[in-house]
Amino acid sequence: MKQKHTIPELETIAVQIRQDIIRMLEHAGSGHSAGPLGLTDIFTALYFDVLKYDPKKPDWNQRDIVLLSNGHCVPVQYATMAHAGYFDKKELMTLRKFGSRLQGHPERTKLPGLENTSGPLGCGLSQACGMALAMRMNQDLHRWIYVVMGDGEINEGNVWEAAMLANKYKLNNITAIIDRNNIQIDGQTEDVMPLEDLRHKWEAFGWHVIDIDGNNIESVIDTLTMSRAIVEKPVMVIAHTIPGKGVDFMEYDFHWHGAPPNKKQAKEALHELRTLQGKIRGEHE
Ligand SMILES: Cc1ncc(C[n+]2csc(CCOP(=O)(O)OP(=O)(O)O)c2C)c(N)n1
Ligand SMILES: [Mg+2]
Repeated sequence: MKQKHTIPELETIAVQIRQDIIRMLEHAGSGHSAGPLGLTDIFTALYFDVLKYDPKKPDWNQRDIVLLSNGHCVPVQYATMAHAGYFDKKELMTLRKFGSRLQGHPERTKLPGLENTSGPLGCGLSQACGMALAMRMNQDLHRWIYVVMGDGEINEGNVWEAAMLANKYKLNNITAIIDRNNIQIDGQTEDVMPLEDLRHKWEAFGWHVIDIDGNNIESVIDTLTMSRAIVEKPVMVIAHTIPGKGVDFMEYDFHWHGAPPNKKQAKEALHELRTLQGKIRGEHE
């Protein structure tokens, strides 16, 4: 039985994961900062509360599944998995190195615990549909699939093919999460390719849609857990997040989509995150 954490404990884990993301990216000298930092609260909620898994038995046949469709955000998944006990935190510093298990985009066959390979955007929801159909055929009804997608990512047409298929087959063991951070590679989503009215688009495709603050761990846990009780439709969680969350000079700025911090910037970011960690501790002692 997994130990349940309090919200301040989870917030502390999230801020530690954010520090690891900064260290990894600075060490690698390349990679994506904004998305991973914005998604940290969602990954903390998933791996430290919502999901059923055993880090020592990554292929346990009763585990829940996490699919990262926006593969460029994988530093947050690596850092969270290391904190959850899948592998030693020291390995995080091998991000993007030749021969490393931690490639710049997730490679399922390299690292036990990864459930999909991604990088080319738009594939995760189709991967989720295939797995959901297989689970139904196998009468594997107590497992769940969480698939994380980017908002810019859903410009890809095949996302909407999968959306229709999930509706057709009423794939009610999928909870999809869109990282609604309003940025993509070269600008604001509403400038590059307007997505609104996002809620009504997904509703029109037959999904049950829930809007949440994706940087509020408690609301993420409640929503992702509760989504398992919605059986008549697949669930789409539109998670409103702040890109670059926790690092003041990165927040809301699309230029951090695909850039790592340099040494000086990493130092400044780590200082800010450590101060935040101290503040969380101070408030709850
Ligand atoms: C099929 C495909 N086209 C283009 C890219 C290049 N690309 C990588 S990330 C990205 C932007 C995605 O936006 P979003 O999902 O919102 O990510 P965020 O900037 O929020 O991290 C693009 C166009 C890609 N990886 N795959
Ligand atoms: Mg985005």
